[in-house]
Amino acid sequence: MSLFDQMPGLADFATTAHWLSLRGWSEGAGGNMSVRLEHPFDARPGEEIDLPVHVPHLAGMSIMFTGSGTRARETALHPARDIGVYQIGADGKSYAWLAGNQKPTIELPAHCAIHNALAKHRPEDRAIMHTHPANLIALCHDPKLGDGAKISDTILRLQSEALLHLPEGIGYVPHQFPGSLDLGLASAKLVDRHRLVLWHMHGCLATGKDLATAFDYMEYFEKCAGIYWALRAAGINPVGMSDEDIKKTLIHFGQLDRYRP
Ligand code: 2HA
Ligand code: ZN
Repeated sequence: MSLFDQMPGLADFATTAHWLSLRGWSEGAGGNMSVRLEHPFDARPGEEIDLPVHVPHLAGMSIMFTGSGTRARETALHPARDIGVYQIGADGKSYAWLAGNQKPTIELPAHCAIHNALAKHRPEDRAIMHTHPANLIALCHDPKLGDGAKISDTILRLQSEALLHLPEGIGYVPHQFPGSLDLGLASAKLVDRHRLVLWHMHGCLATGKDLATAFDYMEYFEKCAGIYWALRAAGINPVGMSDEDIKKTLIHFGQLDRYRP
C-alpha cells in the first residue's frame, strides 16, 4: 500500500464523498471538501504556487482537497485520482502539490481562508465540506427568512435535538460568485462562531473534527429544512418549539451558554 493510501482521513474523505452523492447533495461535480492533516505528509513538494490570501495559521501544514471537476459519486472508487494532498508554504503564502490528484478545486484559496480561521479559533475542527442540499438552498428563496439569525430561529426549532447540535445557529453569506475568494473570506469571518454557513442561493458549508462530523451537522440542518418545507407544502405556517421549551431543553443538556437566538 502506498503512503497516500495509508493517509489518515482518506477513508473519511472517500466515504463522505460517496454519501454526498447518495444524498443527492453534490450533483455532477458540485461541492468540494478539504481536511488539514495532523502531521505533514511525507513527500517531495512540487512547484510552489502563490496563494491570493495569506494563511499564517496553516504554515507548513498538509491539506487534502477535492480535485477540480471530480464527481462525489466516483471519488470513493478512485481516491488517488480524485483527492490531492498539498503543502502550505512556511510563510503561509503559497501551496505545493504533494500526492494524488494534481488539479485542486477552484475553491482551494477559499478553503484555505476558512481553514486559517478554523486553525486559529477551533483548531480541533480540521474538516470543511461544501455541498448543495436542495432544502437548504430553498430557504434562501423564502422572503419570510432572509438572514442567518432569522433562518436559525425559524428552522432549528422544528426538531427538538437540532438546537442541541447547533445551538449557535448558522451563518449566512449574501451572494458571492461561486468559487470566489470573497466567498471564502466572508465564510472565514463566520466560522469562529458557526459550524454551518449557508451561501445565498448556492449551497452550504459545514465544518467539524472530521468530514463525517461535518456531514452530521449538514444532516441536522437539512432535516429541519425538510420539515419546514413539508409543513409549508401542507399549508401550515411552522411555529416550532416555544422559547420556554427551547430554554429548558438547552439547560437540561448543558448547552444554554452556546445558544444564540
Ligand atoms: O463545483 O460547488 O462551489 C464545485 C462547487 C463550487
Ligand atoms: Zn458549490
